[in-house]
Amino acid sequence: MRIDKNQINTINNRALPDHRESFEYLSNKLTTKGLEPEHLIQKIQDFQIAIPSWALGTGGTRFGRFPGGGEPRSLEEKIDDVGLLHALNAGSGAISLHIPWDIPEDIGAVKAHAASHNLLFDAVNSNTFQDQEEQEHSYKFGSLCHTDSKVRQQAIDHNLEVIKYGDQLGSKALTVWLADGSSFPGQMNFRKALQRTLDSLKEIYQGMPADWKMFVEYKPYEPYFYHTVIQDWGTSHLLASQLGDRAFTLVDLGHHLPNTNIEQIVATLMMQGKLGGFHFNDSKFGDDDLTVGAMKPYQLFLIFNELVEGMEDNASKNPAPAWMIDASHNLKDPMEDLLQSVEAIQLAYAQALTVDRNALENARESNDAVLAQEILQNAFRTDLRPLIAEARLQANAALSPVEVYRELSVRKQLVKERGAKTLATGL
Ligand code: LRH
Ligand code: MN
Ligand code: MN
Repeated sequence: MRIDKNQINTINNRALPDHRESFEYLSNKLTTKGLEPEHLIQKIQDFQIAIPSWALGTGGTRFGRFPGGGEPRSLEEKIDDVGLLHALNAGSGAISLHIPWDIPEDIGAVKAHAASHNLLFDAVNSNTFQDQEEQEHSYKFGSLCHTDSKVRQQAIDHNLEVIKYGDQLGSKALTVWLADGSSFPGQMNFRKALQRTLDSLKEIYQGMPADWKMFVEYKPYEPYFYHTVIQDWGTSHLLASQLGDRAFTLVDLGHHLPNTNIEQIVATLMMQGKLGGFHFNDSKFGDDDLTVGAMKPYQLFLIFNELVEGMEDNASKNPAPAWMIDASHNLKDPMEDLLQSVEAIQLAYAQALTVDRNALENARESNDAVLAQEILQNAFRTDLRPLIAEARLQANAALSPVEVYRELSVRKQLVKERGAKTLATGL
């Protein structure tokens, strides 16, 4: 199914008077503060967030999956779903693939299909955390860090193959996340495992086209519960630094121990020019992969506050990061969840854009903690939703994406087309 822009317009028109009123009010407020609403709108429209192919199905818990029906059964259908999202919010103009969950068989056709939805291919992800049927060696005890060179070579070859797929599709980055680690003290030699990982990554790095980047993701635990080889941003940064200029750290918001100051990590990485990209999600406990902004919207804003400052102040040092969502749902309709996530990211970004940076710097220089908090919280507590809605409206998308999605009965149509018992490949 495809959404016709006329359908969106008809529903938008009903909400238009109300929207106009709230946008005008906000617009005046922003102008009084010296901000230009049209400039902010342009920035919001330019900010595109990649949808992970694995988030389009109802991801499970570790204990079970509850398929919701109408899930995409192929890569083409996953692209269709992202196309639907992009038609509704004009903010999800890219897809991030996970191989081998998404093997593009006819590259030309897949590319044309994505282009017909105005979608680009963001970073491709390799997968050495599961054994595939045809695979010779098992990753049960690790992949790039494995004690056996044959296992390492197999994992290296897989990454090189992923790069080949990505290159043909027009991706410009590889994301490596390793499950590698151990569950029992003494099980693995920390130093040797990290050294082997670095050596393996070097071979993959050398196999990347010259204009590609490598993103090294970190995670403190799970699936192993004593140690992970790339446990934190420091380890990822160490690897990225040794690999070269085109290797960066990827920050997945869920990959931190509770209360970690993620915004500080972001600032530090940007200072070093080593922040490669993001996996947005939210969590209360760990790698919960909940809807972005569902739990800690203030933290998200603080992260964007660092990002905006870094992008404005330090742009020459840190290349534009890749923005990707990494969430998966077993309770919500995944499409509705993704619409909510994109909106939360846009909101946090827009809020950060409205922070009075000069005033904030002055407050900091004079050690005025009260004023600094006032400045940040004023920006955070100003309701910018009409601005985001206006950015969508001007891009011919929906004023209220979730409402339009529901009113057009998109899920019902997808169930009709694809069936009530579908199970997307992925988590
Ligand atoms: C690991 C992770 C990583 C994977 C994705 C499916 O927890 O965040 O990014 O590629 O989940
Ligand atoms: Mn991730
Ligand atoms: Mn994760």
